[in-house]
Amino acid sequence: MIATTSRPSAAASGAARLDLPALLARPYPAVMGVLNITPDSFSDGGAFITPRRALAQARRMVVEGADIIDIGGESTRPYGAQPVTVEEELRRLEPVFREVVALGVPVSIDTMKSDVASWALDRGAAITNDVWGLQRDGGMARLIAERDIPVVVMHNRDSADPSVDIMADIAAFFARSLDIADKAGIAREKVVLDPGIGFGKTPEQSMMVLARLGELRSFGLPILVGASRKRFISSVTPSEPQQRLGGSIAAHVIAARNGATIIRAHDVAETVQALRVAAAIEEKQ
Ligand code: HH2
Repeated sequence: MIATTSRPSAAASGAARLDLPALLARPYPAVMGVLNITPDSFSDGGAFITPRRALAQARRMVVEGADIIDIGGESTRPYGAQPVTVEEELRRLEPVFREVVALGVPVSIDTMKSDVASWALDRGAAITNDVWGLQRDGGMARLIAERDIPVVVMHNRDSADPSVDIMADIAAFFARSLDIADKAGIAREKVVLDPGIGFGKTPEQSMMVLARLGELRSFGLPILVGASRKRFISSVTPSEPQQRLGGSIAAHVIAARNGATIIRAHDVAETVQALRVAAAIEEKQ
């Protein structure tokens, strides 16, 4: 088992802090590059499981303009992901984590487990990405309050239900997460909201969320969207995950137009280019 007790100095590891207000003040969204160190992620499972490949991918995303690197050691795909133990998640992350942090770009830890988040924060992670929005692991909100770092609160459901009013469901979920955050003492300006495209949603609902994303602005918090390679794209044009770049970019450009200020994507160079060109054109209106 990997020890989680000692707390190494994050400053000594060359870790970059996340200056959220500065990132969000730019005229185009920030891009969070995805680094899955998993055998079973839906779109790139196994591709970066060796430390050498994972590090090469992280370096590539930095060169391509990623503002944040989001590292995960557990697939959260709604269908067929294998739940993993804390030990297994850390065993995957351990060989590359410090080296990714040392690249000098803020690192986000994509985990629903507070023990994994704590381990990563000790090693220089700058933000926690919780796909259960502080509602799965009771220790997560406490940890984030204690470390005073930003958190992505993502909407999720155990299963999709086509009869649910998905925008109302997301709003109610966010209200619960924000209540948990408040009670734990997490500062509001540390919270980023994410409607969780593809999580507990039918393809129709995922597309509706992208179309009506602007309604979530009423929370007054930054919005992150991760539509990259997701299944709803295949419901329009049947395609394998690796063939969904066009659909991912279309979804992300619309998300940005509707208020998303952070975009989570696998294909960083193409996403950065699309978002910046879209923003440059919109400036001329
Ligand atoms: N999507 C995935 C994983 N983490 N985190 C946030 N905040 N938002 C998302 O939309 C999101 C996320 C799923 O994508 P991926 O990481 O490529 O797949 P897997 O979970 O199978 O590793």
